[in-house]
Amino acid sequence: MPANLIKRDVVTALAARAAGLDQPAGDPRLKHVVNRLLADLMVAIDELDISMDEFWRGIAYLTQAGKQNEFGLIVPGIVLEHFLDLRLDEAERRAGLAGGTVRTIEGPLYIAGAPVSKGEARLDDGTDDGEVLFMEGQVRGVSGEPIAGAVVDVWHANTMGNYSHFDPTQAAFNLRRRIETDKDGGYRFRSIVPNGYACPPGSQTEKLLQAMGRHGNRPAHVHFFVSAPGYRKLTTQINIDGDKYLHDDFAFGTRDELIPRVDRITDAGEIHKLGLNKAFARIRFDFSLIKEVAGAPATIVAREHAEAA
Ligand code: MBD
Ligand code: FE
Repeated sequence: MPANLIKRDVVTALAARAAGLDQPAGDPRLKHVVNRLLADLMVAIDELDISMDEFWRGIAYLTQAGKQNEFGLIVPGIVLEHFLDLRLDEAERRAGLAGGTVRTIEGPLYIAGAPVSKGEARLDDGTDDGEVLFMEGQVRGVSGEPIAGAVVDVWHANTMGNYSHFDPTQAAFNLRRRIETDKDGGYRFRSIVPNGYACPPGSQTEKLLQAMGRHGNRPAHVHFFVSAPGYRKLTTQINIDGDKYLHDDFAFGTRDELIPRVDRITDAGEIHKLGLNKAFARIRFDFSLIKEVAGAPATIVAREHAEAA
């Protein structure tokens, strides 16, 4: 069929009626958004001459993606989650907010309610023989003031790139903790160096990426929510330097400011001091939080999360 078969005013009228614009009831914001998305979609179908087969293949794809609970994975994979970050960055800039540790995507694998501890924690349960990682730092305001009692909610994958809860072989909340900073704003944890995540083989996400000539790998990373009363909640990650996918993240989460140096500690004295018997990795990373101000775009995002069983 040729493209551009339908007049624009026909599309406009159809979208308006389908979105209930001629009805008094309903949610005005929702109607406005649905109207726009429908009109844009019909225009795209017409301009691209999307065939019936292509259309229904797309619907079948999305149906299966929904059944497999993959929308949270497709969204970062098609850059939309990073795009939302860029919008929030720019909205903050326009609101006069500056400084602070840069944000990056949350991703789909957070579980609320991880165990809480004060000052320090061990994240791994000892069953994964990965390289030991000590990570420590301070949470401060942008003016440099240490923030005592801030919560560092940290989660990361194991050496297989898998996350507890989603990986039934791991114990509940393995590699997930909430650490309250000490009186000097300090946090520290012992864990294992994660490996990068890969989209599940055969998943709808992987199929789409493959069809676009892309891969579904992330570089090794550690996620954080950092929050404290009076400050804007930070959602971010650090990447493990040297990873093959560091600048080729399928989820577009890497940012240059979030690649701390990884020290490999081989000094016998330091190793023994920590009760270890082999070299380990150490990362120092401070988080800087912006003070909350009235009227600024919210950084606390209402988002459904999987619940711990
Ligand atoms: C992850 O671990 C992740 O952080 C993102 C954004 C997507 C898939 C897996
Ligand atoms: Fe992740």
